[in-house]
Amino acid sequence: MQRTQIADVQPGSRVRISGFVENFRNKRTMAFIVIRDITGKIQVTLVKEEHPDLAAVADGITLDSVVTVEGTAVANDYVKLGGIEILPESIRIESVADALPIKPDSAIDSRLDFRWIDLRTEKNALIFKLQTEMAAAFREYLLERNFLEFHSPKIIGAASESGADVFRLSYFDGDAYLAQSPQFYKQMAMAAGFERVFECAPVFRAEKSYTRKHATEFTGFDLEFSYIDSYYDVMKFEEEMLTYMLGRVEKKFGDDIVRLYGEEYRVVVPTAPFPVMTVADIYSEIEKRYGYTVPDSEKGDLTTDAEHYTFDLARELFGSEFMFVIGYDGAKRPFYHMRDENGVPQGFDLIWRGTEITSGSQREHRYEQLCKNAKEKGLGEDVKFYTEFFRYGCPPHGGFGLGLDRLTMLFLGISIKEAQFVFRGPDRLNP
Ligand code: AMO
Repeated sequence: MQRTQIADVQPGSRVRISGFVENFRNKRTMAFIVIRDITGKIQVTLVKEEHPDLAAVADGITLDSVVTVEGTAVANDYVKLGGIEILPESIRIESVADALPIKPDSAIDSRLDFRWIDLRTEKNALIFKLQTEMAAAFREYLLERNFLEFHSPKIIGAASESGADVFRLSYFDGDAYLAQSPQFYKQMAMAAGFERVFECAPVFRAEKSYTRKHATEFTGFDLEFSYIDSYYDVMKFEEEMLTYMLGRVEKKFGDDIVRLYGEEYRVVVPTAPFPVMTVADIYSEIEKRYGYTVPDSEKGDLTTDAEHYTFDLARELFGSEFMFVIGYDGAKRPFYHMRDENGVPQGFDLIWRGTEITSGSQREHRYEQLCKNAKEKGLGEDVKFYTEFFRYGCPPHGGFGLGLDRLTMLFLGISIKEAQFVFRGPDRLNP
């Protein structure tokens, strides 16, 4: 008999189901086994007198063992779990589980040590159903708009974002780096005339940060497109894309998110355009409204606390969970961002629920100017291979990077340690 997934079991049919033992009550005359697979849970009700052979098998069951049961599904109003139960004809134990080393409420680091067990709950499985939906929505949205999906190298010869946070590795007789972003290659694709490209891929950052939002490896949704007039085109593209992506998540998992994570995390599908404010205006508003201030020397960029206040500000001023932030100090932004005549970077960050999820910009595609910007940041020879992309003709272009792990954590109000399938941080390389 073919296996049926639990959500597809219909009363009145003979079925074979397999899964983990979620709950097990072994009484004198009866045994109740609740079995869980990725689609749901179902009760198996064993009347021992009728099946002494199965009663003996049942005695060997422990919680989280994996079993296969064949039997008849019947409707029974007394069964709390969906009003349906399976009357077994056979029970096979596929794998006996030892006593579990963690519980759902164990400390996060213990749970991460046994991540595969931690992931068995419906609540945690939802994290990855949601990521699947976001990746599908991202990809479909871009494919419909004629983007090419490309795959850039992750072993590279020069640091792409900043020399400080790069992992160096030995590469035969020399050194190489792990890619901090596909930035250089997204732009190379523009110089190749591809016009529109995207990638969903790992990104590596040697940041020794112990926060809710930093990982040393994460998944980047990156895109780049040509023939833009300004970075406003890039922001417009992103707000429309995110509106579509959040709409998809809301439709498919909106109820599950509220049921498992709480009303606070109900998905609010945004409407474009998203609000836009300069860094300077944000500081002056949050000082006025919430009394938060930082020294002038820090006002070229948003501090983590200022990002959090930006959520309150976005809601109060615009009734939005999102805020585009522009007008950063050139010293705080990468050399590849185009600058206007006053030296202001033509780029933005996007803050959602008080945390940065994206950086983007129009890029400097003029060779001479790009070399000048690189030199100002002390990057000459290192990035020569990259500046060469702009010597032989390159369209004006821009793009952005969106962190999937950040998006996931903000959807559900969890930390990045939980939003990643397997977290990578300064102190964690296992499992
Ligand atoms: P940036 O460095 O801002 O920009 O990264 C883009 C997005 O990636 C996510 N992110 C992180 N997520 C988890 N852990 C980290 N340590 C981490 N660092 C960054 C964030 C962030 O907004 N090349 C540019 C993008 C571009 O301009 O196209 C870049 O990498 O969500």
